[in-house]
Amino acid sequence: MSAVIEPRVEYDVESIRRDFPILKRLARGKHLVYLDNAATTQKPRQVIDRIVRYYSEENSNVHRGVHYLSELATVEYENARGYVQRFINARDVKEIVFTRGTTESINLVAQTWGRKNVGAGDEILISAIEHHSNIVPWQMLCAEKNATLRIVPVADNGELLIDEYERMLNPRVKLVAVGHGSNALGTINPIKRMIAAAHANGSLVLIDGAQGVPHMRVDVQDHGSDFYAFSGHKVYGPTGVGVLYGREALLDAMPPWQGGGDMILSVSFEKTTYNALPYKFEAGTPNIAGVIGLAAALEYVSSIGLDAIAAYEHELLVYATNRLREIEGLRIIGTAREKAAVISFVLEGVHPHDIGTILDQEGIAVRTGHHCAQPVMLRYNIPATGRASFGLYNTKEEADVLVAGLRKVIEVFR
Ligand code: 7TS
Repeated sequence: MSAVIEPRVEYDVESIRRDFPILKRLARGKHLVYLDNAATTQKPRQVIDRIVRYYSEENSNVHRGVHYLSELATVEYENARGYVQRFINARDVKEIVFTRGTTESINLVAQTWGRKNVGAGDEILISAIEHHSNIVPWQMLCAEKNATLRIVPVADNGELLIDEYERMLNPRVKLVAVGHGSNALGTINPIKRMIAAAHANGSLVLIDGAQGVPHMRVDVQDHGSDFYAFSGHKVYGPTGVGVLYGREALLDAMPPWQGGGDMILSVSFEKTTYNALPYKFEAGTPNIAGVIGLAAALEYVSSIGLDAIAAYEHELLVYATNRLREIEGLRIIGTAREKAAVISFVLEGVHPHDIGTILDQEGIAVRTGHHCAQPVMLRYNIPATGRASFGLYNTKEEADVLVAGLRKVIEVFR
C-alpha cells in the first residue's frame, strides 16, 4: 500500500461522483439524492474493487498459517494497520486496534479501562449532544461501579458550554468522553481545548470520532486524545469494521476484553498468557476484508485531500443552509459556528416522519427520527428532526432538489 498520496489538484465533484457506482441508480424511479451520509456513506469502486480482489486473490486467515496465502493476507492486514496509523498520525501501529466500529471501540474502553480504573464516587463526563453509543456504555459502567455520569450542557445553538465544562472538571473526573462532531446537530466540538483542560485536571479523554474522521483531518498527537474511536462505514469504507486508537501505555495496562484465538501467547488449563498489543484486543478471526477495505477508503479520501473535502463540504453546508432558510416554517436545529455538513430541521405543522416519506418519493434519502441521540431531542423539546447530511460527492444541485422536495411536502400539508 502506498504511503502518502498527493491530493487531487482541484476538487472535481463530477469525477468523484463517477467513482461511486450507486450514485447512478434510481430510487423510486427518480435520480437518487443521497443525503444520509451521517448514517453511512456510499462506497467508491476503489474500495469495492479492493474487497473483491481480496476475496478473489488473497483470502486466507491471518497470523496463523505459514502458507503463501496466509502470509499474503497477514501482510495486507498489517499494512492496513500501518495505513490507519499514518492516517491519524498515531505514534505506533500498536496503538491501532481493529473493532467492529465506533460502538464496539467505546464499549471496549468502558469494559476494560473503565472497569479497572473507575470506582465508587468517581465521575465520567459526557456531553448533552452525544450519540447513544457514547452514553449507554458509560451508564452501564457507572451503574456497576457506583460512579456518577455528569453531562456537559449545550447552548441553544448546539455549542457545548465550554466554560461550564471547565468548571465541571474536578479531581473525581476520571474520564471525559465526547464526540468530535455531533451526528444530530452537526456541531464540531473544540476537542483540542477540551482535551488540554481535562489533562490539566488529570482526567483522560476519549473522543467519539464517528463524525470526525469523515469530515476533517484528524491528528491524534496534535489534539492529544487518549482514546479515539471511529467507524469504517462512515468514511466511505465497509461496514463491520472500525478503529480504537489508544495511547500505548494505556492500552498496555488495560486487561484484555474478549478471550479467544489470536489474543493469547500460550494457553494451558492452568494459565494463559496474553498476546502483545494490539493483538491482545483482537480475539478471533478479524474482519480481514473489512480492514483492508477500510485502508482503501482512507487511501481514497487521502487522494482527494482531507482539507479539500472539509472545504468543499463547508461550501455545501453554507449553500444548503441558506437555501433551506428560504423555506417558511423551517427551523434549523443546531447552528453552531463550527459545523460539519449536517443539517437537522423541523417544519412547522409536519411530523418529521412525513417529511422523510414524501422526500423518499422524490428519490431523496434523508434520515428522520431522533438519530440515536434522544437526549438532544429532549433538550430542544422536539420529538424528532429531519436530517440532511452531506458527503464528499454531494452537490449544490442536490441541495436544490432537497429544497424543491420540501416545498412539495409543504404543499401536501397545506
Ligand atoms: N457516534 C456518533 C457520533 C455517530 O454518529 C454514530 C452513528 C455512532 C457513534 C455509532 O457508530 P457505529 O458505526 O458504531 O454504529 N450515527 C448514526 C447516525 O447518525 N445515523 O445512523 C447512525
